[in-house]
Amino acid sequence: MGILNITPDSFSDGGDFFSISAALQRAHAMAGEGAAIIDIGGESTRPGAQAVGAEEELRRVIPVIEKVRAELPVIVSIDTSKPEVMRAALDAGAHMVNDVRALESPGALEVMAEFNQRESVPVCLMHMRGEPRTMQQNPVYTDVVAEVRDYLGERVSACEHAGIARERIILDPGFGFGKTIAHNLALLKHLAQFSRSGMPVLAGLSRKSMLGELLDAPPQHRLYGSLAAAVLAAERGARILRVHDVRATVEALKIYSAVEYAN
Ligand code: YH5
Repeated sequence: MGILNITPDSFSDGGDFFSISAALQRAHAMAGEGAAIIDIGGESTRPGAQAVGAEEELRRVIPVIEKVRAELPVIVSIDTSKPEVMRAALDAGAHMVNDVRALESPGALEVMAEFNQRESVPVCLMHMRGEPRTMQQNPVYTDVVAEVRDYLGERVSACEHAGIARERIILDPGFGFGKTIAHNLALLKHLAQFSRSGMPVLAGLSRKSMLGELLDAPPQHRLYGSLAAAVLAAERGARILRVHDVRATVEALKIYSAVEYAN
């Protein structure tokens, strides 16, 4: 899964606006490098990021979703927590939803339940402790693996209760979302516990600050660490890796799977 952030700071047109064609170019590049899924998001959920309104988010993502869907043979994922953005994105042709708030926003469960009838749209439920603006301020857990697992289990139950079949659900422990480096390492080490649920697991480790801390490196110098983390996650059963560096990750995974499936 290649990351496509549609925010003015990622695809500036030189001013305060973003350029749709620059975003599309990036999507074409990632597809060419072997991305099976492109995750399109119009709201930054990085630590400290400010929220944006639904109108602005729609203005950013809808034109890009339409074009990617028309031009590329990839699965289009909409990265949002807002029910109105989910619905508009799915109507515009998105194939799946990636929600860092695990459908906790009022109305989100209902929108995803609606898309049961029309077609079975997959949804990724991610764990987050707190809110992006403040989540890295001293997160505390007694047993991070058990607590994240229990939370996701509760969200799966809420989905099933709302009419969203378990077969549609992808689980994600949410690396870096309200977690210290020790929490992130424990979650990666024990990632197989999430795979054992039978639901596919998505892992987002690419360039994240846990790697930065271990390597003492800024985001642009975290590629080799990201590749190691991607292979470790795959080995523990992750089925989808959300990454910035598609070609490098695909190559690392080719080696991993050649060994995994060798006799
Ligand atoms: C995720 O894990 N992450 S946005 C800080 C960085 C680098 C990257 C430089 N959306 C996930 O990618 N959705 C994000 O420091 C996500 N799982 C799912 N499902 C954060 C991000 C990043 C943040």
